[in-house]
Amino acid sequence: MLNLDIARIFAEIADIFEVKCENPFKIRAYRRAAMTIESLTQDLKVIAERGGVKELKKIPGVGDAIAKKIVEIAKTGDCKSHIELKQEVPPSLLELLAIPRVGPKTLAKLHAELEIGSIADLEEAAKSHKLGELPGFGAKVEENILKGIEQYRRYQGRALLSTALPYAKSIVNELKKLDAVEKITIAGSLRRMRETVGDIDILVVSNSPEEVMDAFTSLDGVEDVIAKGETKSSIVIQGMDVDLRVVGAESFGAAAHYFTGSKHHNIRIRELGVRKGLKINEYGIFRGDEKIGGKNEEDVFKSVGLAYIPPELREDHGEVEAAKAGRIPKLIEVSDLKGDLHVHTRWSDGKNSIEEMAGTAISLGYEYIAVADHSPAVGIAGGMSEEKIAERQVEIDELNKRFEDEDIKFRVLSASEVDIKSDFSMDYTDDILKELDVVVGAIHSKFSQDRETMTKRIITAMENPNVDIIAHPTGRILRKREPYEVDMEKLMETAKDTGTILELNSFPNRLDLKDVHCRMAKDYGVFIAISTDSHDAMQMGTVIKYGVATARRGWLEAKDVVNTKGLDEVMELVTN
Ligand code: DGT
Ligand code: CA
Ligand code: CA
Repeated sequence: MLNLDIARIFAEIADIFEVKCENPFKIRAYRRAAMTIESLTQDLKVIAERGGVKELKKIPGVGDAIAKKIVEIAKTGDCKSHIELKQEVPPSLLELLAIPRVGPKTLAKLHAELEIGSIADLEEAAKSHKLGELPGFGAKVEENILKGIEQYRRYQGRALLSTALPYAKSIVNELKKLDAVEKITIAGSLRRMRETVGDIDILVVSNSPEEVMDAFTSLDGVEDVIAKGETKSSIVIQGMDVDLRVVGAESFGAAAHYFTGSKHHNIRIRELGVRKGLKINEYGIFRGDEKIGGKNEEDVFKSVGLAYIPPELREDHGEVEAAKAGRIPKLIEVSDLKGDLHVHTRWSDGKNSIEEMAGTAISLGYEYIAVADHSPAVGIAGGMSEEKIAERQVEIDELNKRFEDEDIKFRVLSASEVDIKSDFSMDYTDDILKELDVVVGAIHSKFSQDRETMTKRIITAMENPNVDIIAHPTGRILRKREPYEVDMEKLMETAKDTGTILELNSFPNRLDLKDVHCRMAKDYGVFIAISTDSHDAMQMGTVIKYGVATARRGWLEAKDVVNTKGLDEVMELVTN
């Protein structure tokens, strides 16, 4: 039983309550518990077994009722109330909640009036115009719901950060050209740099909202206009919803804070405000009827006695407490990095030569790259034979000599992304591994091995003194492949004991380790390598920002990341 499974049960309870129009406080409590548990780094099952309800209640958002359910779930795999609730509401009905623009209230109505119980029912009702005949619905709603269904099927509701960010930036750049736009910022989960986003949120300051909305709804590539108003409009671009809000200059900071979220972070800030006799909302900071701030985002934090909190931390994961204590970390930035410890070249499945990769790295201001071409087990990736490693070494030595002669402070490290095979062995002998500067261990096969076996597989690699880094430690591919099951605490403990570095793979569909696991590594005192896994030279500069964003969401500072260190220090770490 994983934390994620427990979180899913609570999220489902919240969904069912929503459809049943239960008390909103109850709904919120389960939702909050689900979110907290999802990003918890300790194993809930272990806590439940060791400390029971008493220990569980120490987790924020976990009260008595939820703690008891966790104990029950840990013991039996599910809880009675969840099982009973599920019998009341069919799963196909719950799935409807994932359709954009179908909320629980709409759903309850559709179910009561038209007996709609599945996506197929809904689609049929919209196509045959039964939906439009309902009071308060109409042709436009019908059309929007059909688009929502299509969108859900195509994108399952959320876009990758790397898909959304470029579109958001280009929308911002277009709107910036208008004289009517005084200020503009990205908000929402995109500003918090979450790995996926539900929609794009943009905030504008303007005295002529109409002009801004006209421009926004007629941007190139607009597939649909869902709503157009004075203060808020929504469009669809590339299947993604984009919300634009326009506010006055005096509210910009309060609105930026509110619409950046997260919702849970906002609720915490609002509560702190209430305790100080303040009302904080998207319009400003108020004492009674008097507005006392809201022009700048800093105002919001200052008003409740907090240091500024960077957007990436605003998840109610302890940032409020840290800001109160003046302990907000100085988060890592792209410019802190001095090298990339995992790139590929033409010696395996990369598109560029070592020299070309080195050239790009030098232009990024780096001091080193580790060319980590594959080992033979990854057949399709053109893994290197022992002879090929020797040939490659000649090329690396020549290149490094040239850098030295030309007084260029740069070095190519000879490395390999070596398969950790399903029988626990490495894909090269220790004699070969020893010759390499950097050994990056990675799993590319038999993802379905059970948790214990998978954990042992990685731990065995970590215990090999020649292995320096574990690449993409959980193996997930966002929206395609779930992470394999591993005992993360055990991995962290072993990484700490053996001095093994864990990779944060910057590829936007990997981001592995993910944010909460990066934070866990930091807490264990385990080094992270933010690597790009580039297969061509261009990727090195483009994907790194997603890795760094994830590291920031994991509270990492420059000192927690091994490739912020200069060449000499890194060499010492990986050769020992
Ligand atoms: P997403 O789009 O699902 O990836 O996540 P967000 O965080 O961008 O959420 P979204 O687009 O629904 O709303 C943008 C922000 O607006 C959200 O982060 C916080 C704020 N917000 C939305 N609804 C509420 C609410 O009911 N209460 C509070 N306090 N804030 C809200
Ligand atoms: Ca959003
Ligand atoms: Ca939104």
